[in-house]
Amino acid sequence: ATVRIIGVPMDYGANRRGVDMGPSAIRYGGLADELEQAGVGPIDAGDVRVPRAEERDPDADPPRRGDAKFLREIEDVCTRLANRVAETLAAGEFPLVLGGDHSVAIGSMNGSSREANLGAIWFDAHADLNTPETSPSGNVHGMPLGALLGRDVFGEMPWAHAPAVREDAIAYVGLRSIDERERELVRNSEMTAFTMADIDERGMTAVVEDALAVATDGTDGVHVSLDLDWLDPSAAPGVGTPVRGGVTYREAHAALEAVSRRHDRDGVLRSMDVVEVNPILDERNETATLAAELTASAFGKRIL
Ligand code: DIR
Ligand code: MN
Ligand code: MN
Ligand code: MN
Repeated sequence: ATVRIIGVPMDYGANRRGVDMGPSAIRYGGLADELEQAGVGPIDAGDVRVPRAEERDPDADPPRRGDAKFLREIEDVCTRLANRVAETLAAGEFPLVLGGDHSVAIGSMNGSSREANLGAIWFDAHADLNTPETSPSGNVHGMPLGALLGRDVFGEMPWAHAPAVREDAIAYVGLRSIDERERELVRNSEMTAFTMADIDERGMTAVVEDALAVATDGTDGVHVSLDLDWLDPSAAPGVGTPVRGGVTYREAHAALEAVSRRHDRDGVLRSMDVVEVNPILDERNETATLAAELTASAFGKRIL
């Protein structure tokens, strides 16, 4: 299918400014060329409009610690993104969403799950399962899975759920930074969690094949959510919340190549987002360039 690139220049969910420039940086990092080398014809649909934080009424809904910051703005953007993703799928195209901070995944997965039972693979250092009640930071980029699963107060926010995503069809790959209260949430969930230790022991390819088995079991398609802080900061310095001990450059390619091999066999990929690239923190756009390369690996770019 044709890949439709949808940029979402949003930083409302992040702890650092600048991640709103991620879509431009990934485009300048060669995304369209890389995808062409993978044999897909991409269409760039431009960006979803995101009002700038500076345009916002300072008296409205003041963000509080322990609350979800900028939730109203995120609702607005994610609602429009979800509609764009759903329309893209209805047109027979593949939605590739460029963040922006990870709160954009609320919109992508809400849209992608409207007409299909959706599984997901979450490539991230973090579990992103907080809610406004449990979050130590109030940053919504630490909450997208809590939102999509309708946990706590998100249960009253239809725009945030993805009713056709089952917890037991979600697999984490590469976890290594989980908040104290979040640890219990992950343990008590039905999600499958592969940590960095699992990758150390079993190797990336075996872990991703298992994650794919989880995300395809009883579903109609798989959403891949790629947070660049999944990688080690030595390979991906341009992220707001770097955590050492991450995935190497080569392991990351191996992971997305495993996704693409499975997709070649049974067309499992349905939607994808690539998030948390922050050009202000990056070194010569290397994290954005890596994001473009890894996306091409997911779509079948090979050495030979
Ligand atoms: C942390 C950081 N768990 C939080 N989360 C991040 O603020 O909830 N997710 N950085 O990608
Ligand atoms: Mn994340
Ligand atoms: Mn992360
Ligand atoms: Mn179940």
